[in-house]
Amino acid sequence: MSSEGEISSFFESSPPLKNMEEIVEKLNQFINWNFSWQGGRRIVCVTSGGTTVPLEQRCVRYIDNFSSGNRGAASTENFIKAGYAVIFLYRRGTCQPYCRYLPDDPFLECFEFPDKTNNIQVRASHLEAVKMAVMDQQRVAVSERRLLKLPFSTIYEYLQMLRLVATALKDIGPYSMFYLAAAVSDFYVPWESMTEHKIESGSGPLEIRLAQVPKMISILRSNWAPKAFCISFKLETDSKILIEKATKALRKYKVHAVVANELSTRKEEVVVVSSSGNVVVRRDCDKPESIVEDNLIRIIVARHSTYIIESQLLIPST
Ligand code: PAZ
Repeated sequence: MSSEGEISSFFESSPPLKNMEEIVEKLNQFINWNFSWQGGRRIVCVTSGGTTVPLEQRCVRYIDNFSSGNRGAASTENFIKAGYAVIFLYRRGTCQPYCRYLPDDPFLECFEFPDKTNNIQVRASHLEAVKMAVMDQQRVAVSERRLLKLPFSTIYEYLQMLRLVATALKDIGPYSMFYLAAAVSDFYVPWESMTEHKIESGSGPLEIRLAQVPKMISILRSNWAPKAFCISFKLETDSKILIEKATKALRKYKVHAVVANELSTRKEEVVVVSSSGNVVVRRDCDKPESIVEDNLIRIIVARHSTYIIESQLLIPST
C-alpha cells in the first residue's frame, strides 16, 4: 500500500493541470445542477481508457496502456439509462458514449454527396448509428446536462483529475459512485528525473528506470471521498490468477466490489467479486445486440441502492 508521503510527493512533483480552474468550475456546476434536481440525482464518475507515461517532458515518446474505452463508454450509456448523471473521465481519442457504433472515420464513411450540390447526406447504412449518436448526446449531454466529459492523456493528468472529481463529490457522500474502468499505468518516469528534450537515438540501447505509481484507490477510499460507493476493475491475461488478484484488491483497497475480467473474453463475461461472493455476469448470447455492460450495470446499480439505504440507516436521527 502506498504511503501518504509517496502520494503527496507524486502530486507535488507532477506538472500542474493547465486548465484546473475551468475543470473545477465545470465540476461544481454539474454536481450542483444534478444534485439539486428534483431531490437529487445519483452521480457516478466513470473512468475510461488508458493513461500514458511520457518519457520526455516535451513529450515525443510515451508508454501507453491498453484500453479502447469501450467498457467505459458502454457503461456510461447504461448508467444514464438508469437515471444517473455521469462524469466521464476519459482518455482523449478513445471510444465515446453513443458513438460506439460509428465507424472509425465517421466523417468520411457516414456521409455522402448525393448530387452535385453542396448538400451532405448521411448514408442509409449508417443512419441509425448517426441518429443515436446525435439524438442521445443532444438529450443527455446538452438538454438534461447529465453527461460531463473530461479528457486526460497522461498518468499525471488522470490522477490529478480523479482527485478533483473525488473532492468535488465528497459532499454528496453515498449518492456518488466511482466506477474505475480506466487502465492506469503501474509504472512511470518521475517528472524531475525525466529529460526535458527528445531522447537522442544512435547511442545504443536505451535504459529507463520506471518508478511505481502510488496506488491512489486507498486514499480515494479513506480521504478523498470516503462515503462514495466504489467499484474498481482488475484486468489479467492469465485467467488462472484473475479471481485471486481481484479478491486481494478487494481486501487491500476496501472497495465495494472489484470487476474482474480477462483480456480476450472481456466483452463476453466479467466476474463481480465482493464480500457477498462472486457473481459471473455475461452478455445475453441469444440477443445479438446485448452487451455485458447491460447486465453488469443493472447489478452495480442495485448494489448502490442497497448501499445508500444502509448508509442512511447509519445516520443518527435528530
Ligand atoms: O476499454 P476496453 O473496453 O478495451 O477494456 C476495458 C478494460 C479491460 C480496460 C477494463 O475492463 C479494465 O479491466 N480496467 C482496469 C484495468 C487494470 O487492471 O488496470
